Amino acid sequence: MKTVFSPLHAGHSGQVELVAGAIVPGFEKPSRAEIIKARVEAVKLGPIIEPQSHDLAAAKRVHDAAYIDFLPTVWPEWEAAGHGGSAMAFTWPTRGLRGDVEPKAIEARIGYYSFDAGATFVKGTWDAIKSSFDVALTAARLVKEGQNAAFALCRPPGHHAGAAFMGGYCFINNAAVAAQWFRDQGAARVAILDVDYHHGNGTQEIFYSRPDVQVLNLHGDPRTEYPFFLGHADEKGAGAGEGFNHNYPMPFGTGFEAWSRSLDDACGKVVAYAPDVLVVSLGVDTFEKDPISHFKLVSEDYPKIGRRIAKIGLPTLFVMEGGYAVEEIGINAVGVLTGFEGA
Ligand code: SP5
Ligand code: ZN
Repeated sequence: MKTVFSPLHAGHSGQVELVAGAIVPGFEKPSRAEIIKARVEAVKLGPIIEPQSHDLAAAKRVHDAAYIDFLPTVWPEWEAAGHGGSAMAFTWPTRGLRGDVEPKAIEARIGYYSFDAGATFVKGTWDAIKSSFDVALTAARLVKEGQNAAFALCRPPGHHAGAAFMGGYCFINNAAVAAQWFRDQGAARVAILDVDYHHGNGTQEIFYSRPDVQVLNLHGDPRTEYPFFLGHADEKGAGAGEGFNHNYPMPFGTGFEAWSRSLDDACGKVVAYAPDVLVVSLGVDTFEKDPISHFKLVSEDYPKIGRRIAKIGLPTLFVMEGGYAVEEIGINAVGVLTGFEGA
């Protein structure tokens, strides 16, 4: 299968995040994408191509236009306010505050458009976000034009980003944008299967009231794991979307046996839904050595995931999400893809 990759991801580098009361270097770093790309080359998965530029109108199909317009302004406004380091929020419009009046101060606007302090900006961040969006749509087009599968090597990731907020290292929800693009290109139904360790709260929020995009999430139980405030099993969708959202929260320590039972169930629901295309939010932070996660998958499990997904039998777009055990990230992420191809 073809891989789409942009070198512009590397401009999103040196940004910090807030962990346990300390400002630390971001776990979501450029070497992640570089090591995955090197593994794609090493196993000869297929050609690696650069993305074509796409109009941001495709992002505004799932995100609020004001939010997308805000993103490129963050770093210039942060600098103009005399700040350096990483642009990040410190106040958020939670319950009891006004969430309907967009403030003017850049520090406040960042809080207005985020749910945590995990999506921080440096100078090259916007160009990286835009390139990640372009990567997703370029890879989606390959699938639309008849490829059985394609790999969008997106960085930064996307699944925590909602219609009008960033967070969790995510800015534009690449998988959601691609799913909507498939709909706009004529697909009647699209399924998004999210196997990242963390619940894809943004993807769930975007499609929660819609029957035309089925969303399935396998993840750490939000009672104990980030993003904490969404991802419970009783979230089934709302209104016309009721019955089209499926969550599989699992406890700390979950290994492949239990995890793959959830995957099996989710794959069965995809088959029953009979979509025209499948988008996989591919995170490999389920790995036993992941520094911020608590599942116990081993490298040999990832090709099995790919084989199981291939059994569904749909044209499939893989969109890179999380995974922070950098040394093994290439083996694990590309393991899913080689498993899919070998099935
Ligand atoms: C795309 C994606 O995988 N985003 C994940 C965002 C996770 N943010 C919360 C990180 C919490 C880290 N807790 C760390 C314990 C370190 N020993
Ligand atoms: Zn994750």
